[in-house]
Amino acid sequence: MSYRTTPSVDYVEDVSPGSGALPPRAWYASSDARSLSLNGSWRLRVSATADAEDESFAEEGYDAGNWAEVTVPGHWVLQGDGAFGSPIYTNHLYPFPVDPPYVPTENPTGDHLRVFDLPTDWPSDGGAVLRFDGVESCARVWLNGTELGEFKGSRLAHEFTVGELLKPGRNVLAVRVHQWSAGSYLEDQDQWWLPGIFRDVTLLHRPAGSPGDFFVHASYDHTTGEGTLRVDSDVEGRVTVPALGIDVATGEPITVAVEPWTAETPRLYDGVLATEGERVPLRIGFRTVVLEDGLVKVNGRAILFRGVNRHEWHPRHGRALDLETMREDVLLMKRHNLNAVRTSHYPPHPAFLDLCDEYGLWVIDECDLETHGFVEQDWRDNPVDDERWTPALLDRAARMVERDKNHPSIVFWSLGNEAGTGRGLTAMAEWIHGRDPERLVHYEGDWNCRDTDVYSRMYASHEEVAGIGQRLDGGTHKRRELPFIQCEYGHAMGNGPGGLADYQELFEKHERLQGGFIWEWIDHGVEHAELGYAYGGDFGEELHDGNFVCDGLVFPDRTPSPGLIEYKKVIEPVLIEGDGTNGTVWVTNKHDFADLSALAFEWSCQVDGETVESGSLAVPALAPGESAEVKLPEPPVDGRGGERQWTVRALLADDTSWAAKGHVVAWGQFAAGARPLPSIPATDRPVRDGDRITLGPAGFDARTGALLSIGGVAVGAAPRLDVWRATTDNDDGAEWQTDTRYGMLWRTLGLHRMRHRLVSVEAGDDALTVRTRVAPAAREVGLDTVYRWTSDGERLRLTVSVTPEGDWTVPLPRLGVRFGLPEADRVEWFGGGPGEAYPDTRAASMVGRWQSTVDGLQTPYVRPQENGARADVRWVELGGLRIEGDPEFWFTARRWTTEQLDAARHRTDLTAGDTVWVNLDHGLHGIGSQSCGPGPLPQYFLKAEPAEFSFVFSTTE
Ligand code: IPT
Repeated sequence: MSYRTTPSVDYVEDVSPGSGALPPRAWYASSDARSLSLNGSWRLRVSATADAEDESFAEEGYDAGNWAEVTVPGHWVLQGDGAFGSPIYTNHLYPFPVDPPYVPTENPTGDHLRVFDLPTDWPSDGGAVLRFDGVESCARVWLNGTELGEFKGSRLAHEFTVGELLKPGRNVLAVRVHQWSAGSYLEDQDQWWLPGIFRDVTLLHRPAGSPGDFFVHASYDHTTGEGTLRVDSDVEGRVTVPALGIDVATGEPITVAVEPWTAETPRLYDGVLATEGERVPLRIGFRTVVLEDGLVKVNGRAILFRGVNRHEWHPRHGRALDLETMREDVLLMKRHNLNAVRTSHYPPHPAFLDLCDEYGLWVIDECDLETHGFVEQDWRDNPVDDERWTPALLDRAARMVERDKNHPSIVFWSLGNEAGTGRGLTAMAEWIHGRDPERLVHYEGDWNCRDTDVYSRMYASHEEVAGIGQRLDGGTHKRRELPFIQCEYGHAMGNGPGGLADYQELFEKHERLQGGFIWEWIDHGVEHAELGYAYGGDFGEELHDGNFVCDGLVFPDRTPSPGLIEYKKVIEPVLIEGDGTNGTVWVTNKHDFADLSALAFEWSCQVDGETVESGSLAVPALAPGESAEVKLPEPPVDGRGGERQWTVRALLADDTSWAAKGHVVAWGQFAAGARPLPSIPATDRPVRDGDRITLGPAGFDARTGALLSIGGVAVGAAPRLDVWRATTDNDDGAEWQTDTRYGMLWRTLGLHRMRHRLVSVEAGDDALTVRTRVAPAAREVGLDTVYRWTSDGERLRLTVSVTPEGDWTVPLPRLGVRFGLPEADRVEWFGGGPGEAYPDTRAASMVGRWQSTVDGLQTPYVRPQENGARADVRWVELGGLRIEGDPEFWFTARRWTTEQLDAARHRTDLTAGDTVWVNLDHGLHGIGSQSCGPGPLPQYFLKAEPAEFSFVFSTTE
């Protein structure tokens, strides 16, 4: 005989979306219906299994005596200092056996209790609903001891009717949340697994005669300049839009002249839907999205997505974001020229979409669906191709579309991410197309585009994208008719992504290519006392994907990383080119809709990087796509014979909602003459005195030829050839990459442990020459390296000649010299800045005079790696030395060695030593995007080939 002593938890492993919840509907904040937020402190009890505790906690009068407290919205594993379990990070592997729809018996379960008083003036008429905006992954709900139902679909809203159950005074809401459920199989997104009630819980009064649901249809006819509004509502009422003089019945269309909504000109009209019982505020944006001539067009024009993939992330609160954090994301995006967001990989908190409407961002709203882990078994048993799961998929599609359908910013519905292909996806697409024919459908996983209105790919190489742009890619007939986007590209993990400018060039060149979305917005680092930011494995997970979760354009605290600065420059909506020698500037408006009237232009002229004059530049209010030639003023008269250049900036002419007047939107720089190179006649002669050699201001070790000092500046470690860098995530490449992963090959070859063999030290008539061979242990290849020192008595010139020997089959990470200074802090340079740059991430590097400290030069990648190089440096001053380059060089300085940087796993592993290590590089290898996508393009390879470069040293005293 068998019997159960435990509560029934069958619903947890049931493929159905749940039971008891109301059908989905539009999400809004009412003007006059009451609501009560149930956010705040809740009581919590975490059990190890779904059925460890019975359901008595939901009964009225239950005493939660020793239960813990938890903040809702929140994730219990991010509260209580580990007392309630820890986060788990996996990319696509399920952290439990693939045994659908079953989940492990160990299934952390959080029983939540919230006692609340119904406000004394809470209306007694009508009904009420209880809304959950997000619970991961499965919840069962009781109010005052009565069960309301259970649901899955973590990032979707679920509502229950509760009017009958509410009581005056004290009410008890009980929610049992299971970390794992059948729903987890549909939620295999690349992110932390974080159980909990992580979005708002709200009690909403539903007055009698209030709408259940409504759908705002607001289209724009670009041929007439008119918009047509029709608001469908299940409860009749009137729709008013005062600014447009609109006052019509629901269901009735009205056409009037309007200003359209676009991401660049997000014109919203405030309106009201008034039914007998409620006034619902409307924010209406008129725009029409169509697929026409093989292009996505809005209001008659093809658009170009300059987008990013956004996960919801906060370093302390996980996916529980407050409004200010959401706004910060939107403001940062707008300030960095982004115009689009893909809500990877689930519908965001609805307030985020309000912000997209308000500030202007195109949105691909993505369904909460990913079954990526099934790829491990060749997609066998994939829920999206198994009819038993189709109701759950359709439920998810409906909950997204119904909740979000009134946002003008949404142009695409996305079925989900990385879920293979199958009948369930087709069913979702059919349902969505039927329910909302006024938007398009996106899904990346089906390259035949059976169900989609756009051909979408991720991480396609430049070469492949170029082919697609030229329609050389073939594919199904359907696909050949469709426009192309990269829903993910430019993997922003660690240093990088490289190659963005090259992609943008393609997007702008070929009509079919309608842009892309960088992967991704933010590093999902978890704030951690000892580690700085934690990533996969830091919580002892047995299965994890390390720092693959830190691949954003902003750091966990939302400080922009250099990748965002680069992207901002690459996607500038205004192109400023020029010829500095004849004073001509060409300005092109690359917006899709806006003219240039919101911008003011400024010119400035620099001599040796210092601005000597500036003024405003009159540029016509060009329409999108137009260009104009503008003349710069006469070059300023200046006696100095330095290097001259012009800089032209496009700035906001007035304050906007997202940035202040003067905010720089775009810029261009053009040389007005060649740089005078440092010329040092070799007039001095090396003089030997015992174990020392003196040459001009410098002293050398006579035996080794090592530089010891220049003037009063002691050199802690003499300059010598350096080819190693602490490999970046993009150097290392993803484990599944079949292309060449140089990070690994460099290590195999031993470039991180080069040996230096001294061949000779020759003190000649006009030079000290030190010959060496630099090579990795265990290998035959080497770099024949000659250091030639000369001086004019005051300054010291080092010329390094490098000749590779043997068969070099890999590029070099870097090529230059490294030396150590005992003391250095302030740094000033003339060259590219203010931030870091590498050969394929240098678009945003602006030539000028820059200052920093050594610490300020560091880019604090969550997993430490090569960073902080400054490009095109003419000269740099630090630690009492001035170093000029012939030619320009890459400059890096840090308080730890490359080896220490290479060994560090977290920021906190890096501690300053007593030497500042300086790298002066003639060349650096490109960065690329191989942590998930393609490596650097061949033109950014640092080939092992003969090279010669010089530096001129002097003291600054
Ligand atoms: C792609 C995923 O869609 C995304 O969620 C993320 O994991 C990204 O990669 C890498 O960070 S899938 C990959 C197999 C191309």
